[in-house]
Amino acid sequence: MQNSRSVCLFKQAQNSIPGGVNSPVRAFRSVGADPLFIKRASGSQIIDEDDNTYIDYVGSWGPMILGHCHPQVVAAVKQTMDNGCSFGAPTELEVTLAEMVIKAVPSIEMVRMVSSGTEATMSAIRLARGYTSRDKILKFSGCYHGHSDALLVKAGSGAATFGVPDSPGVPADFAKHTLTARFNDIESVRTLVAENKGQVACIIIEPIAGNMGTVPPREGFLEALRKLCTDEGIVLIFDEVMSGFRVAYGGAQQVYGVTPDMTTLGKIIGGGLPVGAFGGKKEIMSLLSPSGGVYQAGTLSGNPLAMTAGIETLKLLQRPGFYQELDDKSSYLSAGIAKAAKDAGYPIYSTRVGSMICAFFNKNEVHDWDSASTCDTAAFAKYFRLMLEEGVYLAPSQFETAFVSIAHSQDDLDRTIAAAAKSFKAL
Ligand code: HOZ
Repeated sequence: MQNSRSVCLFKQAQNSIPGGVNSPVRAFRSVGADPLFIKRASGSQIIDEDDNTYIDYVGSWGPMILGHCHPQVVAAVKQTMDNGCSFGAPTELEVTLAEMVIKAVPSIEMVRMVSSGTEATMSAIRLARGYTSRDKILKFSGCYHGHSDALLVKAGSGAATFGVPDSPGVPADFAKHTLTARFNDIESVRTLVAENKGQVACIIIEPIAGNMGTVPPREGFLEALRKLCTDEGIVLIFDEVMSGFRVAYGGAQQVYGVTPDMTTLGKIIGGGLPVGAFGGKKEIMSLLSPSGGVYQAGTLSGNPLAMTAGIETLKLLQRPGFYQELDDKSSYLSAGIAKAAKDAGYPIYSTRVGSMICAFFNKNEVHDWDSASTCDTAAFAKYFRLMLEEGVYLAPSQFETAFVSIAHSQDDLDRTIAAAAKSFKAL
């Protein structure tokens, strides 16, 4: 494939943008390649500046569950744009999306819109601290909750990919309030909570870890966390920025039947425009300024364009059979890739929850960061490059999730499986 315009643009970008990208995960550095510059996208396909077309499983890192440029979303956003794109004042659109979120996720009684997942998790933690009058927080190694100081501790996603799970620039005095337990290991949580009795404000978790690859919770793990939080007066926060409206309309909490005190959302609820949200029990949310004293604000929070894209996306997700169809496509793809690896005699450990899928380059089970970090990342890098050559665009890291959209056709899935079969054989 010809990549000359992407190569030139990347060279140019590095003079004006650190590393040439506006978010580290976009760089292909860990897979030994240069990033593609994308010109446009439609449905399941993205097209780069050299006019190469790829089947896209990044989906803007999660939001594009409908595929790119769904005509209903595009038309509504265009219409909203005609009325003005930002007022810094309340709009009916914010009320509509808030009510849709509350209806979809029963644990959310009130919700505040922000502009990114990072803002959502950062603000949820401040609120949990304000509510409990406690300082410490507990997260899990390999989980990623955006890049605020307190959460950039043993973090997944780009932080893990680029080897900076504890970033320089985070003051030790901030990080010392963050405790880190092992995902899927309730004893590691109990021990930390006991050692810090009465001091832990919240436990924040991706109920389906999606930033160290895709790691589902083991049976009983989330339930045990719920019980521990209730017993100890700790606020349980589900970070559903990735899993919300992705694995089911009501998110991971609907799938597993476990109710958190607070939830953070993003990605899909913005339909591809910049959005985050955090919500939960009224008792907690009403402590937020201006109804309470915990301060949080944002010039573009609840932006009309983003609200519109979110509303239209959520409307389309309510079509009967939507999630079943998405699940069928995803299980077909995941099983097809696993079979292709097996037929090629190549060991992978395959995971999937709904349309979140991952092929770990590991012959052992992956259930936490320690096991994820033993993957053969060099082999993944080669696989990534081979797949790209075959016209399949995956996330450029072993420690990310692949997202299937409703726009992926049977032909896309079959071509992807065929590409995987060829790539595994070439490894
Ligand atoms: N959660 C996304 C990656 N796992 C965020 C995308 C980004 O960091 O740019």
